[in-house]
Amino acid sequence: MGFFSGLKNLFSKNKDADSYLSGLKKTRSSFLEKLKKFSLGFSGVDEAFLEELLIILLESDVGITTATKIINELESRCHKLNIKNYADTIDCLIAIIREIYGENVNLNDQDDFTIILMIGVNGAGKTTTTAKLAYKYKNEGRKVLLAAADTFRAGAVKQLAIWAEKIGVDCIEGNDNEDPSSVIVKAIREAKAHGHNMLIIDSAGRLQNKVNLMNELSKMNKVIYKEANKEADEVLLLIDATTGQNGISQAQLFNESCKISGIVLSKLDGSSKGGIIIAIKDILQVPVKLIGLGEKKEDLKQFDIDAYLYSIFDGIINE
Ligand SMILES: Nc1nc2c(ncn2[C@@H]2O[C@H](COP(=O)(O)OP(=O)(O)OP(=O)(O)O)[C@@H](O)[C@H]2O)c(=O)[nH]1
Ligand SMILES: [Mg+2]
Repeated sequence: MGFFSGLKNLFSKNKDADSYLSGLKKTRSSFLEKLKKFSLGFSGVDEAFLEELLIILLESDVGITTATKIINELESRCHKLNIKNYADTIDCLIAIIREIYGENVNLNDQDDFTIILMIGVNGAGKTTTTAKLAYKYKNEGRKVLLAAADTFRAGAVKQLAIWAEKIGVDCIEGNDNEDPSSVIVKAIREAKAHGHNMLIIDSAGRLQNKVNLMNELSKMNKVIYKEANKEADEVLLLIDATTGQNGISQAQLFNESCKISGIVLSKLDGSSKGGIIIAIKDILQVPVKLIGLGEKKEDLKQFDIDAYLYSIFDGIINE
C-alpha cells in the first residue's frame, strides 16, 4: 500500500473530512494545477523536475530551508528506491513532508482551570478564534470565561462581548486603555470565584518589532503566573495564512518574548499557500494546533497533518 493510500484510509475516518476538503480547496487547486504538467511526459526525478518542484514548494510558502530539505531527501530516496514513475515520486514526496512535519500535538486543555492566551499581529484572527474556541469548549461542557483584554483598539472589547453573548458564555470586559494585565487579574479572580474551568484571553494586535508591545506580553504572562499559580496552559500565536513568509519571522519574534505553545493558522480557506505550516514546524519546532477555515463559530478545526496532506494532494495521484 502506498503512503497516500494510508492517508486516504485515515481521512475516511476523520470527522472533519468535509471541512478540510472544502477549506483547503484553494491550496489544492493551486497545487493540482502546478503539478499536473509533471504527470504528462514525466521522465524521472531529474534536475529539471527537482528545480520546478522547488519553485512550486516556494510558491506555496514552504520556505527555502524546508523546501531544499524536501527536495534533497526526495532526490536521494527516489534514487535509492529506484523510483521512476510519477505516482510513486509524488507518493514519496508526500511521505517526506509528513516525516518532516512530525506528529500532531493536541491542545493542552485538560487542566481543571485551563488558561489560553491568544496573541498575534493586527487582524490575524485572535478575537474570532477566541470566540470559536469558546463555542467548541462550551459544546464540550466546559464553563467558559472570556477576557476581553484588547483595551487598545476602539471597539475590540465590544467585538468579543458580542460574540460571548451570541455563544452564551461569560466575558470580562476591559475598559478603554485599561492595562491588559489588570483585565487578566480580574478575569482569573472571576473564574476562581464562579467556577469557570476554561479561561480564554483575547489580546490586542501588535507588530512583532515593537519592543514595548512585546514587553507587555511578558508582563501579561507574569501576571497570569502570579494570579493563577501557573503559566498559561496554551499561548497560541495567530498567523494569517495569507501573510506569506513574514509569518515565520512573526513566529520567531513572538516566541522570543513569550514562549509560544502552538500556532493557529487562520484564513486557510482564503489562501492557496498552506505550505507555511510545514516551514514553521520545521524551523521553529512549534506545532500547528488549530486551523481557521472560515469566519463562522464552527469554522475552527484541530490541525491534523494527515488530513491536511490528504486534502491538499487529493486528486494528484490516480489510484
Ligand atoms: N475567511 C476567514 N476569515 C477569518 C478567519 N479568521 C478570522 N477571519 C476574519 O478576519 C478578520 C479579522 O479577524 P479578528 O478576529 O478580528 O482579528 P484580530 O487578530 O482579533 O484583529 P485585531 O484585534 O484588530 O488585532 C475578521 O473579518 C474575521 O472574520 C478564517 O479562518 N477564515
Ligand atoms: Mg481582536
